[in-house]
Amino acid sequence: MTGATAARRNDYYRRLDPLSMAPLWEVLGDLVTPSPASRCRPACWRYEDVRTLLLESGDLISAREAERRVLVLENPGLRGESRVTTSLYAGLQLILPGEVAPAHRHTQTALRFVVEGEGAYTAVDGEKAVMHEGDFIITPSGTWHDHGNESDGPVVWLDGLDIPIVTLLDASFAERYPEEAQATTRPRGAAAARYGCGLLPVEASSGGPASPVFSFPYARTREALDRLRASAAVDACHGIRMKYANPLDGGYALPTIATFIQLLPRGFRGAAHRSTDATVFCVAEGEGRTEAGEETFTWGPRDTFVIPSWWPRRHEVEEEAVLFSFSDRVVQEALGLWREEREPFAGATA
Ligand code: GTQ
Repeated sequence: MTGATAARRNDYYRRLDPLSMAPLWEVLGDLVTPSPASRCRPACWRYEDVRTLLLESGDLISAREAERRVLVLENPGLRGESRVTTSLYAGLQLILPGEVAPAHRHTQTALRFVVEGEGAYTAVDGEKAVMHEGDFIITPSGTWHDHGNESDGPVVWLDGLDIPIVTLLDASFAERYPEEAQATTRPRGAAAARYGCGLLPVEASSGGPASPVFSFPYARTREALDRLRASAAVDACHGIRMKYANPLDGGYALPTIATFIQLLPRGFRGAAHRSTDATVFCVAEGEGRTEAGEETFTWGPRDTFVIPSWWPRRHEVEEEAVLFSFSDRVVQEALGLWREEREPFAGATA
């Protein structure tokens, strides 16, 4: 391109600018990329580092004042944006004995994966779910929820929310409940009895977009994985990987965040694969390694790590391990966008 052409074009662009227009040809290659071009980076948060700082926050601010006392896990490629991946938020929340994180509701969907301690609870629409390590609890969009700790030790869980998705869609609404804690209107276990025991009310409606079972205790999940170890096929990439499901339709438990539990059997050497859903993993049990591109994370219990969209990844363990994970796969599947590829890869890798 000659200098004269460049000057003519720049002059033309300057005249487009006040009319809020811009030439596509200058940006097309960055908008429509041959494969995902994410700013999201692989990252790993070791629990022993996080725990010390998280407990220190307990001396700095109360759960009441903070509303939610959380250390946000910021993806290193997305600092300052409160995002663990491009589409999802994650944080580690601390609640101390006797504290209450006040009731509120919002259009954002949330999940909790209990990392340390037990005896805290999340109340969802009038029913309390008591927490034990490894329990998975959901607070679907629009449900009132508060957290409390009736135990004598700190309780920590991983929060996953679809905040960036709701922000993208400009659909955020939130409000505080008039009181600190919502009234209990249903006994513990009511939702599980009604929807989570292989039975359903005969007149069960199709329900909302989220699972009416809002607590998935680890004891049951672990028992299922134990039985599956002896009977299920072991996937070359994923070991034995199951999704948390909505009992009304067999779909994912939440409409915007797909959630999984996977058992990597003793000696597992996973094959490489990549998928378009950047995935957040939290180690429920065991130790292992995950390669993400050139990076290798060596992880142990309670660590959290994230693998970006389309980065090849591979898991390896010596002894058995269990990983919880979540991603936006449910959204991508609904939109016909989700892809997975196993080695050998067709195109260039990230
Ligand atoms: O527990 O309701 O990590 O509203 C971020 C926003 C947790 C919660 C977070 C929230 C919550």
